[in-house]
Amino acid sequence: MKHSEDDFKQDTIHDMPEGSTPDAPSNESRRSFFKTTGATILAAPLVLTSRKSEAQAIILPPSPPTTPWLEELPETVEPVAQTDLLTDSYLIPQGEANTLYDECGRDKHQRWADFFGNPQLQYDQADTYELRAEEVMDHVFHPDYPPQLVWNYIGKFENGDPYPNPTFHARYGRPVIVRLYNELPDNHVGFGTPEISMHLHNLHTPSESDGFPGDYFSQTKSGPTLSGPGKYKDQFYPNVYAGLDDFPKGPNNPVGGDKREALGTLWYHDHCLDFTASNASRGLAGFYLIYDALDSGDEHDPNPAALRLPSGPYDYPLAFQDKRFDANGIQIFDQLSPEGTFGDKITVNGKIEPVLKVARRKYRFRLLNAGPSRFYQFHLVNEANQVQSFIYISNDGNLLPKPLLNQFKVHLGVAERGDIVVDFSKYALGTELYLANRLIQTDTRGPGNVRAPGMRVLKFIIDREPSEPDVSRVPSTLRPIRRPTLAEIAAAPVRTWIFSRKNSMWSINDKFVDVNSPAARIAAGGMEIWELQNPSGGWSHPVHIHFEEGHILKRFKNGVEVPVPAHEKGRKDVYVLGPSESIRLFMRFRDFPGKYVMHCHNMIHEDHAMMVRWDIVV
Ligand SMILES: [Cu+2]
Repeated sequence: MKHSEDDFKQDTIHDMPEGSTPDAPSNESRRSFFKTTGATILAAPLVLTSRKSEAQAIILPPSPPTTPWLEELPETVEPVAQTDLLTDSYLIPQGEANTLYDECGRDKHQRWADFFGNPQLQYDQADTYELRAEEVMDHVFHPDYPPQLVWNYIGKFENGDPYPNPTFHARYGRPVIVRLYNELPDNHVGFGTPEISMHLHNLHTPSESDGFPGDYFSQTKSGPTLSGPGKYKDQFYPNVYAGLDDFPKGPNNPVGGDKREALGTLWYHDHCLDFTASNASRGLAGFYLIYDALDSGDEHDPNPAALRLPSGPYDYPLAFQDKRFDANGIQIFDQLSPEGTFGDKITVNGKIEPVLKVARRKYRFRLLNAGPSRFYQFHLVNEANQVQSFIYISNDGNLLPKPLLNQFKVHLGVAERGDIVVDFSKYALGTELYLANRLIQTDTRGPGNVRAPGMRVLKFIIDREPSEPDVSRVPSTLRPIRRPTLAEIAAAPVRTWIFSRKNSMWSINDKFVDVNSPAARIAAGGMEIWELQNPSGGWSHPVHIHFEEGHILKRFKNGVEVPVPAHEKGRKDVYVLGPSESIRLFMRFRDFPGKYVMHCHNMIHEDHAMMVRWDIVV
């Protein structure tokens, strides 16, 4: 492991600041370096003049070739099993941080008493889970590569077996508490840092449970926005709809909030300040799916209002990550270079070129670009590379008002999600189909052109008839949307955020990240128009705003208004800013005051300072 990283660092040694130790710069020195210098020296020697010369700054051999379609994904993605957190009277989840018994020094859970009535959680008031961030020594990305070290969140299956990066099934109206233990080794060598802050992207989660980047912790260290280290941290996910203050819980609104604000496909990942790309690349990421009465996760649901989308084994999340491997097949990542490391292998749920055997019926696939920096445009193709149609139902975890029928592509910036329904009953048994990425990309700056046939990343084999008739469906309307009114738009102040290059790093409004001070203070209940601008002709920034979704009002390219694509006309939490593009979007800021962030979700840009703190204040 170590030798390969050191080899790699030779390539980028010119990026190192004077006085640092090129072969073993500690994570702490990198962190303090960012703080003290604004990192301007770090990149100063790298004078970049054009996209081409920038791309040449780091030259790596390609990852070793792999034989495709050797490993199968499981036919079903099971939900993680709960852990009873009430068995030890000293460790019962509570509103205040339990620092006496090794919890890190987090802020107290907001509205705890509203939800639970007592300082401590009582029996059956919430679904409770335990995750342990751990080293896993023998992960196999591909049988042609050796088993190797990754970091995973370890939950458990129903039978008690460990479940790496488990998928959560949550339900609106039912709170969830996740107790996250940090058991990563504090003497870790290689990319990644053993302090963590887990973000659940993009649930309506109070600030103290949002995985704020400065809230990182380990047993010995804590970020600048926590009051102390600890062995674990409790994250409280109320699972209410956004708009709680305007749409209070009551007999006619059992969940609380505005049900038009429901989300579905979410994911959790590490969000440690300066180390999100390296820690997520190390493997700290998983799915959190949430259901409600409409999107109920039951295709047999007798409730006439239920959508009855494909469910159970036929509701299948797929996470894509770009990774690079050295000549020995060991993953590498440069967490020092502002160029990061461009992944030329694409993993699907942690596997390179896997196979998924499917039944001849409809499936809901939840596609997630889990980063760190590659963009995708996926097509479903047959053996002859002819594109196949599907239905696009949800973007960024928000069901669209109406499904988009007869679609042929899913474009995903980092952290974007696209849910599609594929009907395999159109095909004969034995048919083989592929998911292929046709977006050309050669560095971490952003994508280029679309080119067929593209790279096949996942193979489907239709290998069986369904065990029972397929009763799932895609109704002609999905979830109603609350668009801002003309009066709301006219009354909303406009705030401008400029995403640009600065000293070979990445800045927002000419500043590097500072988790200690907010760049905006927004009154709770406020509405604003945010204009996101990318003045560069060279880079793409998938911008993510935590906590609240927005509505894209307008898009511009080179100052000229261009149409908003159909899949972006629902609510969003990632806004893909291509070169010389800008976006105007409408936001509401509700329910849970505190500190949040906006950042480029190209995690390499994010870690090299393209992030800003903003607060909701009362
Ligand atoms: Cu970016």
